[in-house]
Amino acid sequence: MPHVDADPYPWPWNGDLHPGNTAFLVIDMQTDFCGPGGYVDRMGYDLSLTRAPIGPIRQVFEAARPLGYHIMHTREGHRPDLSDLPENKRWRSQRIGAGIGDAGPCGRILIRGEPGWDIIPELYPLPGEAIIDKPGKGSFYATDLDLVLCRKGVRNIVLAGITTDVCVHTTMREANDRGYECLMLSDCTGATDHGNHLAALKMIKMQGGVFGAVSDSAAFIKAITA
Ligand code: C5J
Repeated sequence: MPHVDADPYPWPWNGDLHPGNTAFLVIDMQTDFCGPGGYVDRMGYDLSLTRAPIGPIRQVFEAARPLGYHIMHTREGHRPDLSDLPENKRWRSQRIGAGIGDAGPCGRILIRGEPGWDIIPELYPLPGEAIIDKPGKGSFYATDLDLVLCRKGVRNIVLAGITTDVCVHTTMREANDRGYECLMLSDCTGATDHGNHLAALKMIKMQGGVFGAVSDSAAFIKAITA
């Protein structure tokens, strides 16, 4: 049984790691979060931070896909009529100059079906890979992710995507509370602030691994290809 060299413990906890019970979950690698003219760009953040995970995620795809690991993707976004958009979420986004639902260079910001909302071409899902559309930060809230994972027999979730401190962290916490064994790959995630990225990684490792463990793409690939 392979273990991933991870911090604060070799992952997964029980050594039960194989393609059938493990999903690589890539969160919100959408133009709105890592492309020019998208939501994060409009807020004025450094896009190089949210684009940094693209290369490492591709390398994990190349290793994990031929082995049959479950590959899954999420997209944050809202209905065109904004009926699933909390008023305070919209108000806050407008305050910072990137109003959700407002027109931008990539179409209406974070609206389902708009060019900016879709996953970037570099990481576009292959046919058959599940895509979970979510209205919130967590990938379990108001989605069928738990049902899909259960049907596939997944017990281990390897997390990637953006942002480390918001959607990836919220999803890891939700998954951990549901009993999934979670691993975050540090170089496959990124935040709009590098300090927050580092803090988010540190939080996982407290209390003996309060939300799971942290590793990187090279260690994960080494374990699954051993
Ligand atoms: C945010 C995300 N940060 N994908 N979304 O609003 O983390």
